[in-house]
Amino acid sequence: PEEQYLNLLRKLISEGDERIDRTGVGTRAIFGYTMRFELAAGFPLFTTKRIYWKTAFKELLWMLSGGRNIRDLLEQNVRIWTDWPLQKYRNTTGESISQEEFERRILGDEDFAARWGDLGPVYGHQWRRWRTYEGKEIDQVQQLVDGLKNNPTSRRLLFEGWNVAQLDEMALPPCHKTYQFFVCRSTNTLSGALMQRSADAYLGLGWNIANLALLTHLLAVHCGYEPGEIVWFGCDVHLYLNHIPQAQLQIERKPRPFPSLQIKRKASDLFDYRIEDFEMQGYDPHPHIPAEVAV
Ligand code: THF
Repeated sequence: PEEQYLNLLRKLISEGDERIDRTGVGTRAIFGYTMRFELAAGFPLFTTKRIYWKTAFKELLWMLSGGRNIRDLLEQNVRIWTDWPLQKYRNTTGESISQEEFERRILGDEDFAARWGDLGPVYGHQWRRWRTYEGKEIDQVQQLVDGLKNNPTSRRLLFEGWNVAQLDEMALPPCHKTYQFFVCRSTNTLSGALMQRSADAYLGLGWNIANLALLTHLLAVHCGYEPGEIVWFGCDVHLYLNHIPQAQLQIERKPRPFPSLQIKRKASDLFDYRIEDFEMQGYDPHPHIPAEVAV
C-alpha cells in the first residue's frame, strides 16, 4: 500500500509540471491523485522515512479542539506552524527575530501570543465554530458525530474548512479542506475521505494521511463502528524542487509493514483525547530524512 505513495513521488519527479509557486521555491506538480488504505491492514504511517506521528497527532487534536493560536502547539513542543506567524511578524515589524526567540515570546507573553500567534479562522475554528451571517456558531464536527450515530446512510456526513468569506483572514487557507465519511452497513465499518486542494508530497502528505486515519479511527470508536478504509484525493499535488534529492533517496527504500494504532483510553467524547492516549505498535521505519518547509 505504501507503494502508492512511492509511485506518486516517482510520478512527480518524472512527469510533474515545473512551475514557480506562491512560495517562490518552485515545484513539480500533477493534478489529481488518489490513494486508498484499508485500516484493518495496519495504520497508514509511512515507513520509508520516519514520520513524527506524535507531533502529527497533536496537530489533529489541536484542530479538533478548535485551536487557532500557535501557543497551544508550542506548549506541546510542536513547532510546525511557527513559520507563518513568524514571517508575518518579521514583515510587519522589520525585526530580524530568530524562530527560537519568537517562540519564547509567544510562550512567555500572553498579549504577544494573542497579537502574533493567532493564525486567524483556520481549520479548528471552521471545524468547531463556523460563523453564520446571524453571528451564531456551527460545530461541524459535533454535527458529524450526531449524523454518524443517527443517520448513517446520509450523504452529507462531511465537514468543510474552506470558508470563502474568511479566506483572507487566514494565515494560510486550508490545504486539507473537505472531510467526508461513509458507513458500510454490511460490515459495520466507517470510512473516511479527504479532499486536499494542495499537497506537499514530500513533507506534509504523510502527516495528512496519518491524521485522516486517526480521525477515522476516533470517529469509529465514538460512533460504534469498526475502522474501514481511508481514501485520499489530492488535487494540486506537488514536490518542491528542494525536496527532490530526499525523495530520490526515499523511493529507493523498501516499505516495511504498517504499525498498529493502540488507543489506550476511550475518552468520554471525541474532544477529550490527549497524546498519552495513543501508542503505535510495531513502527519500525527507515531513518528520517530532513527537509526545509516552504513558507
Ligand atoms: N506548507 C508546506 N509548504 N508544506 C506543508 O506540508 C504544509 N502543511 C501545513 C501547512 N502548510 C504547509 C504545516 N504542516 C512539517 C510538517 C507538517 C507541516 C509543516 C512542516 C515538517 O517540517 N516536518 C518535518 C519535521 C518537523 C519536526 O521536526 O517536527 C518532517 O520531516 O516531517 C501540511 O499540512
